[in-house]
Amino acid sequence: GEESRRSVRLIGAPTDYGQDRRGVDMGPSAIRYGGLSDGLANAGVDTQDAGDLLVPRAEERDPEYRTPSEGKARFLRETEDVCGRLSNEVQQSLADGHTPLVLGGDHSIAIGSVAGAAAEADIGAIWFDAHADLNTPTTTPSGNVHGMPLAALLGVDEWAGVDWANAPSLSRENVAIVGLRSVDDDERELLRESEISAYTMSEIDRRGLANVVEEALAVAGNGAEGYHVSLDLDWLDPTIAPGVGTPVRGGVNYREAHHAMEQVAEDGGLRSMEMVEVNPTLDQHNETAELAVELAASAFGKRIL
Ligand code: HAR
Ligand code: MN
Ligand code: MN
Ligand code: MN
Repeated sequence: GEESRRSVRLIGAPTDYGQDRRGVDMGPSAIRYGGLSDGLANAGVDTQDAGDLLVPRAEERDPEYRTPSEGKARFLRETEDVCGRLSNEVQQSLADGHTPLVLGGDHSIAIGSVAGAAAEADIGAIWFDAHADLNTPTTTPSGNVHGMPLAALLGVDEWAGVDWANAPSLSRENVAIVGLRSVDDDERELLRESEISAYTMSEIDRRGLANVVEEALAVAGNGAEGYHVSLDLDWLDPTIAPGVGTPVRGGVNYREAHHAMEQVAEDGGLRSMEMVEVNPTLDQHNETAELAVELAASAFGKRIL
C-alpha cells in the first residue's frame, strides 16, 4: 500500500571538543555542501534543515576537566552543554513527526542524539564504527570523549546516572557494534563479559557484511520501538573515507557500506540517525562528506529501480 512520505529534519552539531584533530567542527557544512538535501530528495524524503547548534570555539574554553572519579574527560562541561541542547532538538524533532538526522561534529555528540531519541521510547542502536566508543573517564587512554559515548549511553561505571546522557538510554541487549578493528583493553574486557553484540571486521570477512547487518538489525530492533543508527565515517576504509581524525585501515568498502544502509532502509525500524567524525581539513576534495551524503540517501530509501 501507499506509505506516508518520511520527513527528515537535519540538525547540525559542529563540535570538536571530543578529540584532538581540529576541523571536525566543519563536518556539518561539508556534508551539506556535499549535496545532502539533493541526496535526500533523490531518496524520496522531505527534508527540513534546523541549522546548527551554537557551539563555542574550543580555544575559548578550558579543556581540563577531572571528573569526581578522578578520571579524565576533556571538555566534558562543554560536551554536556551541547548534548543537553541536542537531546532537546532530537526529542522535539521526533515529537513533530520528523526523523532526526544529526550531523557532527565528533562522536561525543551521540550522547545527546541518543538521549533525545530514547527519551520517550525504548530504542536500540547500531554503531557503525572502527572503534567501540566504550571508554569511561577512568579507562580512557586519551581523555577524548569521542571514545566514550556508547559507554555513557549504556551507563557503564561512572557514566551511570549521568542525567544528560539520560543514562541508561540504551540496554546492552539492544546494541550492536559493526566494523570493529581498534579496541582498547578495558573495552575488550567489557565486550567479552557483556551482552553487547560486537562484530569485528574479521567476523565480517568470514560471514559477509550483509549477514552481520541482518543480525545487527534484529538485535537493535528486538522488543524495541525502533533504533538509532550512529554512523562514524571511520567505519569505512580510509582509502574511500580519508577525511576522519582517527582512520584505521581495513574498513568496509563502498559497496558493502551502501548495501548495509540499503538494509537499514529495507528494515524500516530507523528512528533517528547521525553521521559523525567527518573532518574536511583532512579530506580529499570533500569525498568523505560526499560519501556520507550517498550513504544517508541509501539509509533513507534511495532506489535504483
Ligand atoms: N579508543 C580510543 C580512545 O578512547 C580511540 C577512540 C577513537 N574514537 C573515535 N570514535 N574515533 O570512534 O581514545
Ligand atoms: Mn566513534
Ligand atoms: Mn527510554
Ligand atoms: Mn571511530
